[in-house]
Amino acid sequence: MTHRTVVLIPTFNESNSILALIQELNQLNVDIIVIDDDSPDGTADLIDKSHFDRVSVINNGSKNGIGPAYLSGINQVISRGYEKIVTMDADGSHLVSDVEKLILKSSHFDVVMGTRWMPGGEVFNWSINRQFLSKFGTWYARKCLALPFKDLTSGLRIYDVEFLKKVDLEAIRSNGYCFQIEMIKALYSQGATISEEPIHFVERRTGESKMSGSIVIEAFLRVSWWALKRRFKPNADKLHYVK
Ligand SMILES: Nc1nc2c(ncn2[C@@H]2O[C@H](COP(=O)(O)OP(=O)(O)OP(=O)(O)O)[C@@H](O)[C@H]2O)c(=O)[nH]1
Ligand SMILES: [Mg+2]
Repeated sequence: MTHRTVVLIPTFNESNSILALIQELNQLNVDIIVIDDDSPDGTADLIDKSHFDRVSVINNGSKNGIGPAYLSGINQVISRGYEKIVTMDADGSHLVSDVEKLILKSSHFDVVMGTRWMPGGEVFNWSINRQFLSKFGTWYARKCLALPFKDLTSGLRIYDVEFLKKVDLEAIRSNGYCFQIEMIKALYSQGATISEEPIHFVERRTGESKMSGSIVIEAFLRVSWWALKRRFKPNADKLHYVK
């Protein structure tokens, strides 16, 4: 496994799950960067006090959603010589065994997406409502944006750093989970090779969900707006995200 992989984990109030996740990830040969939005439950302090070898915390200030959190992480690591960036949730929903599996695939692709909604993929303990929302969100974005993928909102992904350097990440403005859709929209428009691999998603057992109505509305409005723009300017994305 490559020495040049960094795992980015956004956190907001994940003190119940973050240390166990870090300990498990430490079995892999990866660096870990937690991007914390000044969690009131002291997530960042907890990590700092544990003095892990290859783990650091970025304090991203106030809670602005996963989009700005991930972008601040990506911007900080993009020039540090890493080959691959892994992104994943802190709440135990993404399994380290799946991270390992995706890393093995990642040398052949610019992006590897962890996908729940394909043969071999599974979700555990997720309410029917959340499953519906996730499937509907992907279906709507796939139709509106002509993105040929099965799970556009999954947060478990591996990005190739050299490819990310070719993309204008400043142009990515989504705050909530729409960020996951916009990343694929941006990278696909620039010709990224993208693979989907089945993953097992386990609903959080502890801590609080950050999912909210405003996150869903943001995604719906942005995707609908992008769909409208595509009708009039089919090549807009190519120009919008190019560096
Ligand atoms: N830094 C930062 N992290 C966030 C923010 N919102 C969510 N996260 C993190 O992003 C990851 C995914 O968020 P979750 O709340 O688990 O979202 P979800 O998986 O759709 O919701 P559940 O199924 O209820 O867990 C978790 O690690 C969160 O702590 C934020 O505003 N800032
Ligand atoms: Mg979660």
